[in-house]
Order: sequence, then structure tokens, then C-alpha cells
Amino acid sequence: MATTQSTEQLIRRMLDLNPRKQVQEPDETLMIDCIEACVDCAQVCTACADDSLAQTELRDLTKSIALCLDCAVICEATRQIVTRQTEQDLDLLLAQVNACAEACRVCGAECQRHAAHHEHHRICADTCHRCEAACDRLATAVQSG
Ligand code: CU1
Ligand code: CU1
Ligand code: CU1
Ligand code: CU1
Repeated sequence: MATTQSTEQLIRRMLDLNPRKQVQEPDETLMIDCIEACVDCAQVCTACADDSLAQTELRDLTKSIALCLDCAVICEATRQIVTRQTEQDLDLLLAQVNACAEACRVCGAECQRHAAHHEHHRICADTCHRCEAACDRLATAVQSG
């Protein structure tokens, strides 16, 4: 019988199966948090941009749409790069995670400006802030070796 696994369990299980997994606890939990936060953020930013396109005051939302599309692709790339353990380059990982934190910071700030009048922007701003924090925590851990 198939048991339903949470995304976190699935990410952890797949990392464990790689015989060349480089990361160990406590950094492993930070990596899994980052991957999960990036999955959520890519999803929410894509939907936020799409929801903005459906609004009538489109011109006011142009910047948030552009930043959400940027944030979505950066989060998508980040979750892949953090996931790959075989020959993982920590300098590249660090650069990518820092870029992701920056994308989430600017996107989160812009979406926060619209949070009071659009629920999708409020959710997006919260999701971006959580991803920024997860990326920052991982960057700090990787940096301190
Ligand atoms: Cu994002
Ligand atoms: Cu975002
Ligand atoms: Cu957004
Ligand atoms: Cu991120």
C-alpha cells in the first residue's frame, strides 16, 4: 500500500539514496528547508504573476509581475542546484543561494506593497520572505564551513 509522503520526507529520502551525498546534519536540514521554500516560492510567484495579469489595474502591477517571474525561475534553479549532491560545488551553491535570497527580497518587498488590496500578493510576500530566510540560513551555514 502506498503511503503518502510529505514533500519534506520525499526530499530527505531522495537525498539519502544518493551514495555520493555530500551534505550532513545540521546543514542537511537547512538544505531541505531551502529546497522546500524554493518549491513553494516558485509555485506561488508563478501564480501571483498570473493572478496579477487578470487584474484591471495592470500597469500598477507591472513591476510585481516582472519580479515574480524572475523570482520563480531563480527559485526553480536554486532548488535543483541545492538538490544535486554528486560533485556539488559549494562556491556555486553559495552564489546561487545568495542570488535567490536577493530575488526573494526584492520580489517580497514589491508584492508587500500590494498585500493590503490583493490576497495573492500578501501570500506571495510571505512566501518570498520565508524563502529569503531559508536561503540566508543555508548561505550562513555553508559560508562558515
Ligand atoms: Cu520566489
Ligand atoms: Cu515572489
Ligand atoms: Cu508576487
Ligand atoms: Cu529563495
